[in-house]
Amino acid sequence: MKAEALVAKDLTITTDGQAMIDKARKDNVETVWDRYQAQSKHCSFCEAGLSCRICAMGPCRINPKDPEGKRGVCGADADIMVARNFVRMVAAGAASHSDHGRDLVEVLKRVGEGKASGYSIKEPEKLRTLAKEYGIECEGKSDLEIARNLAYLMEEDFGTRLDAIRMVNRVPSARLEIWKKLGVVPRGIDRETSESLHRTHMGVDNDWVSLLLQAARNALADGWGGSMIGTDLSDVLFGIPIPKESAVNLGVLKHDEVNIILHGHNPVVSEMIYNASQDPRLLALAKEYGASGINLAGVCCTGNEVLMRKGIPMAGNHLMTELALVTGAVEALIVDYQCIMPSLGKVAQCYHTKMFSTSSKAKFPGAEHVEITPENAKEKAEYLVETAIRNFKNRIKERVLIPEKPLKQFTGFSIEAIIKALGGSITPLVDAIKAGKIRGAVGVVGCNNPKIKQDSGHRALVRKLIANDILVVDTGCAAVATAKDGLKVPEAAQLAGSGLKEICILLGIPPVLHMGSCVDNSRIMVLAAAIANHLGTDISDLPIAASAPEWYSEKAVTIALYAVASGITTFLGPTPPITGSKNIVDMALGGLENVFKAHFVVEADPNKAADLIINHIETKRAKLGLDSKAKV
Ligand code: BF8
Repeated sequence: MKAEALVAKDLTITTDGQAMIDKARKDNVETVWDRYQAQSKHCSFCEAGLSCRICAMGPCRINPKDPEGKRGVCGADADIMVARNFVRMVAAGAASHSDHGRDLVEVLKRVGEGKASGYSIKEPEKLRTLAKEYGIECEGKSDLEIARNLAYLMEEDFGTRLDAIRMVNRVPSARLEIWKKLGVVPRGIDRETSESLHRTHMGVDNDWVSLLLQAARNALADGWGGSMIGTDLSDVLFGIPIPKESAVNLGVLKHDEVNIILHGHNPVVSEMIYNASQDPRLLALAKEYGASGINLAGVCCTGNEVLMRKGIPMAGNHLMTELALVTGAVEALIVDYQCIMPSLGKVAQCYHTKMFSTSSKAKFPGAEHVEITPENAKEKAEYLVETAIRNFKNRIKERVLIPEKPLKQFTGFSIEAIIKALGGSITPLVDAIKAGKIRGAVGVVGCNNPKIKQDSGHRALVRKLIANDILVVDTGCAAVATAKDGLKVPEAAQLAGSGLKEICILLGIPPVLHMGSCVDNSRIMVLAAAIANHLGTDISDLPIAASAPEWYSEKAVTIALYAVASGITTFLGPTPPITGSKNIVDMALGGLENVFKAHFVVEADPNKAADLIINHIETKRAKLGLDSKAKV
């Protein structure tokens, strides 16, 4: 099939996306869907996890149907090969989130040392609460001294000096006991990733069960370590999100303003760009260049970070990143790291857009590299905004198409904000669940994937869940999808079942609560732990689930695994590359229940997945002695 055969409405359910795919065709710009089509059909060995390029005796493939081909050159069978590949996916995902978390520790340390002039402690109370969790005596100490000491201790969390990372103290005791018995309590954030890579080198760990347990420990080091530190320190440095109104879709770009798109994951850069965009000198310069203002818009998780804290509008999720540039209305694309397609520099060059990379870890073809560090962030952010302003004159009006009007959305539901909305404690939420008005809750997370019509999985799944009185909390690109679907406004309560609708109207909240970026899945973990502790039970007993209906990234695999290892059954849309090992498939879909009291479910059809989730939640309700509609 040729690229021309692709029809926009078959690729995405979003009308802004469809308009931009058509424009990309007209402008002769290649997109992710063109490349996906060119790459199809994918290698069935790789899809099953049965190809290995770990060492130079290979690469090897195992053909399960061929009696001669059932082992790699080293002797690895299908179980070992699939397990090794899976562990490496989890290690990469954990490394990504956790290295992001480490960057925040470094900023905190520099702030404490007085070497990061553009940054400050925005939430001294949260800093002190965290410091106390870490055993730091705060009495009589300045914020900066506490920040320094906390950063030093958090650096230890990344290393090899501890028996357990400190934030496992947040885990309900019943869950921690399970981890202790299995030997999967994470010891050090980097240590687990490093050990995963060691174990999967040829000739080290060749027991698939042992390998998978290490994958779980590595994932937990992310969920209750690197990601959790990332979230908490982002709150300390940039503010705890509170509910606020914003907007979503490509309509947030403006004809008469300098449009700057922020892409990536770490708020360390985007917060500084935000500050620069408020600078009176730069606002005056924008006027001089004929623009009526400076318009920041986010995509992906950097977008979620500045949306949650500053209300910066969201232009789109993962598959919209190229299409945002195709509008022809973007003066600058400023990126940090993760989920940034290497194609973006080329797309930018098809228009007047300037692309800037800012992290020493993430450079891109077609991008100018302007390295941002804690020491120079203010000055470099101002340079980037100024360059964007000076580029406004190069916008070619005839090539601009901003489709759609933006939709309203409400965001900013940190745990602190949720508790405040509930009147100061989680008791009303627990009571609503007990009374059956809210049947349970689901964390819908993860990405877009060109294998799935964009956002179709999120829409179908989430609409069905809320219609069945299940509260949805979401993060990452899933959160952008539901905002584009109009589910993040209080009026969307009308789409909810009668019980959830009643609660939403009472509290004035939407039935789908935005909890942030992908590292902020740690907020969901902490909330689940708080509810379990409130009920004196384990997370696995709660009527909750997780789902990633359109996942693509290694980070999503890590999230899914730490959710399951934390006791939350997780429903995946795309199938992970494990089908080459029957033992591992059986373990993932069932056996894990005996290990972690939670397991994976793979269901590509979001309607069927919603039915399975509803039944899972009702079954958990029955086990808790609550009224239940479970189908046995
Ligand atoms: O970390 S949801 S596509 S942007 S991986 Fe990436 Fe997936 Fe989006 Fe955020 Ni998460």
